[in-house]
Amino acid sequence: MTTIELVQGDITRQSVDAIVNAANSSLLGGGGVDGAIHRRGGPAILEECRKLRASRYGKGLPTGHAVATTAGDLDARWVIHTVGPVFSATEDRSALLASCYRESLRVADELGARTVAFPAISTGVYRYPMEDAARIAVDTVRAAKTDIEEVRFVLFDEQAYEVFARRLR
Ligand code: AR6
Repeated sequence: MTTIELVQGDITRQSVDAIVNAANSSLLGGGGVDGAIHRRGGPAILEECRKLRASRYGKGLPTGHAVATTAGDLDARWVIHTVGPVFSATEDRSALLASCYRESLRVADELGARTVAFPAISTGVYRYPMEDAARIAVDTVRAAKTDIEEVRFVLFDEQAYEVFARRLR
């Protein structure tokens, strides 16, 4: 049984086995959660990301996939980088967003993580509507076959927290 927790706050302040990063395909950093994770986690994370680009992901990490690195100075063992879809009003990309959650949990299981923190992937720069994103996030985690004991959704602001809370109820 996986317990789902909701927290309003900064994901870089969480103490968990794995922190999920809403990255982009380059794996080389950006704004939003990605910027915050690299800033607080320090250069060891980017160093490993560069190695992944040079080895397994020469063309970048595809949307909906996930890969782990060290968590550097964060209070976690790993950062799991996943690439959410950019929202489209004309194309349904929900399967790609669901894949981010499923793949991140699969990677977390492989690592032996027991607790995982997720941000609301794709809901910032990638403009996914919070209602849709919350439904996909909660439903995908609930349906996942995983040994993870606790999944913590960390929502940056009160409005996002409320949307996730409604979906969980
Ligand atoms: N802790 C928790 N949530 C946060 C934090 C934080 N420290 N900072 C922002 N959020 P975004 P995306 C929320 O834009 O939409 C980057 O440049 C934020 O309010 O970080 O998947 C990447 O490099 C929003 O609800 O990720 C990519 O290029 C959510 O996290 C691109 O942005 C996601 O916002 C990815 O866009």
